[in-house]
Amino acid sequence: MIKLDKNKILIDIKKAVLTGEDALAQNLARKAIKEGAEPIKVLNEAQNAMIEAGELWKRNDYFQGDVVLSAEAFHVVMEVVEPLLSSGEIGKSGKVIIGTVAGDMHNLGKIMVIATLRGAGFEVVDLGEDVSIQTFISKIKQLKPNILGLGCYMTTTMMEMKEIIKELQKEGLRNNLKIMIGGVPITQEYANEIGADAWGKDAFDAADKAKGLVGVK
Ligand code: B12
Repeated sequence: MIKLDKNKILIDIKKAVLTGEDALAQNLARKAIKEGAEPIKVLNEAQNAMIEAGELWKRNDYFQGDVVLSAEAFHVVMEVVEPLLSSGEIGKSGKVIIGTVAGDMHNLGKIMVIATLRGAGFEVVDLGEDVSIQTFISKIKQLKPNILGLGCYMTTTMMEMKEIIKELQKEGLRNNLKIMIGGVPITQEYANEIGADAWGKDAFDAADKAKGLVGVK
């Protein structure tokens, strides 16, 4: 009987994340943990919801607004479960450092990308917005990520990405690091031009490309 209730609450968590009901998703996650559900199971349901949101997006059944809501609900469930997970349970796909480049304060797209990356099993460290080249460099030295994600949302801040890659080369940090870029004005052509390893068209494409970069299926 108890097992059945736990299963129901997990199904409800998945549904709440998928439909973007963030307060409900977070309350259910708290309740599930309180009633003895394993944090990893709660995470798995939230991840399944993000995978399903991706399928709906690819079929044009979900629009950008729907995905933003799912990403926000995923984020608040993560707030509950992340501190309870053992280190082996997060980041099984690898570690990503992500940030919006200097001079740029946009972050909605980045929030969505973080949710899909976490949904795909990556540990993600968010450096925030308006991140200087020096901060990217020192965090890469300190945290040794597999992937650096750079977000840029204005044509006026695009050149920052090129400068970051140049600086990483100078510092000898480029060889062991994959670089993935995205944002409103970014294209595959620009990624090729500045020597990035991948461009993410949208949040789901970003998660697929990230898995490809580290060889995870
Ligand atoms: C919302 C918005 C704002 C909000 C930002 C809120 C926030 N918290 O982010 C506010 C109002 C604060 C804002 C401010 C400004 N904005 Co504005 N903003 C927008 C707007 C309307 C939508 C951007 C957005 O959030 N899109 C939704 C997200 C989900 O989509 P996305 O960003 O493309 O992200 C997707 C993909 O690109 C990809 N992706 C995103 N990030 C990453 C990262 C990686 C690593 C990867 C792989 C993939 C990836 O996945 C995402 C999800 O699918 C755009 C116009 C537009 N149509 O894009 C203008 C726009 C970006 N803004 C613009 C401007 C000019 C400004 C301001 C300078 C305005 C002003 N005069 O004050 C300021 C900038 C301040 C600063 N220094 O940054 C211009 C930029 C023009 C240019 N030069 O390129 C735009 C294009 C509007 C326009 N047509 O003029 N803005």
